[in-house]
Amino acid sequence: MAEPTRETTAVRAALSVIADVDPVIADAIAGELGNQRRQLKLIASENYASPATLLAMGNWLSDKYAEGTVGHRFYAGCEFVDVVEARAAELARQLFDVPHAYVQPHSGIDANLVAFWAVLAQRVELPGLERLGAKHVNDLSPADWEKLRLELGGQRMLGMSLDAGGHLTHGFRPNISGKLFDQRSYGTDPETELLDYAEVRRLAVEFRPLVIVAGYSAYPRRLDFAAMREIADEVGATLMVDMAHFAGLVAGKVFTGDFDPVRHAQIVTTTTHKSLRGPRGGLVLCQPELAEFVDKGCPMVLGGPLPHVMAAKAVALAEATQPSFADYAQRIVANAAALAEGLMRRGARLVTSGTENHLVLLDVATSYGVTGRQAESALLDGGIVTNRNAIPRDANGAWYTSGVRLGTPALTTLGLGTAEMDEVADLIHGVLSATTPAAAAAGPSKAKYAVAGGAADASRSRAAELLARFPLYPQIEL
Ligand code: DSN
Repeated sequence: MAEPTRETTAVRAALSVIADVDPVIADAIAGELGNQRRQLKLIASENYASPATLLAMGNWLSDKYAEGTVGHRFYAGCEFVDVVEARAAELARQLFDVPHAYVQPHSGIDANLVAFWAVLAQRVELPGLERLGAKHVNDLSPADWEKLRLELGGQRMLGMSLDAGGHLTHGFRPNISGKLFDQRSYGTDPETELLDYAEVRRLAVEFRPLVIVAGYSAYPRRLDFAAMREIADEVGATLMVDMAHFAGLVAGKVFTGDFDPVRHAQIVTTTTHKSLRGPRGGLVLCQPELAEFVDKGCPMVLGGPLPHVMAAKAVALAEATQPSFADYAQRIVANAAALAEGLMRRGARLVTSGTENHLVLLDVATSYGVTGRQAESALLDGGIVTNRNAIPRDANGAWYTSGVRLGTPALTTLGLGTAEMDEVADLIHGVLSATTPAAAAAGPSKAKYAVAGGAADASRSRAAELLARFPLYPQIEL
């Protein structure tokens, strides 16, 4: 019998140690791997981190408090956390060719909050303190502090509308960013469904925001960051880009020139677990004038850093600096194009009629007469995991939606190529063509559905065949 691989030995040993304390958790960890091995993962914001990245998180670095930054901590004994954080930041600077990187954010929301507060500190708080002849907020009288506090809270932000594919953390009211900033949104052209830069400029000139946010979680096209920076400069705004979804495409040099956000924005945020294929977490990259403010992220808006996750970020960033990552990024985009082409050839309607990045937004209401919620559930029955997503001017609202968002980073990690993407398009089309809304008391349901003629079973077995050809973590056997 063949010797187990090092990864198999490590994971088996870890699960057995955990099971001695709580078998429910050990079983759930193993169960999650089983689930992920049974489903074709098309969630655009998910991926599969490498075993090295995953293993870097399971250790005693987690036990250390390290508020502050490298060499300036509020706790003693941070020698090795400093090594970890400095290494992760160095790799991030190198990968994205940026002067400064902050690797502590625990998530995308956190990274965005660090960025917003850095811009507010640089553009509002610091000039306010200078005006009042003070060095620190603690030196201000209660009356002066109240004035500065109101000024900090009275700033404006321009961001992409949610229904055009923007993100809740870009100034929308249910999120802290929307309570902090007076926000206005730019949308997409109703005909082409593409971003209209002239309209962004018109809004910016009229609204005069402090910050313009570019970036999306459901827009299937590239953004012209050079054009966005020109608009920001014209109105005196700071350009912030949230590249969480497409950071892997920036790292892999698919988005270059006008389309590389790091070349054009003063500050860029990202998560590390999407197309970048790292651990769950965030990064902030910025120009030198914002660095000192970004570095105050903890304890300004972040709890103590997660040293074990920073270690895993460093491992993933080291992987992303390898030439094979650029090849991976190219294949993500080629696969999304093949998936889009395969769906359109079968008669489906896609928002913007195509894709230029890692995602495809399928209009399931127009194409198949179902809601996003019904499509998402029917596809899961067919062994395909996706998420429902609003489309521009969505008649079904944000809960049921009219769209399903499909992304290729995860399946590309498994090694599927353009030929397999056409097969995936066939599976999706097969399931959704057989799906109809079920009847409810007040007309057709928006949630209940039926899949006719064994289409879901047929899809599930074809998905299983594909997954057997392109296994997840082949080096791990539980
Ligand atoms: N939840 C992420 C996504 O799925 O796009 C964004 O926050």
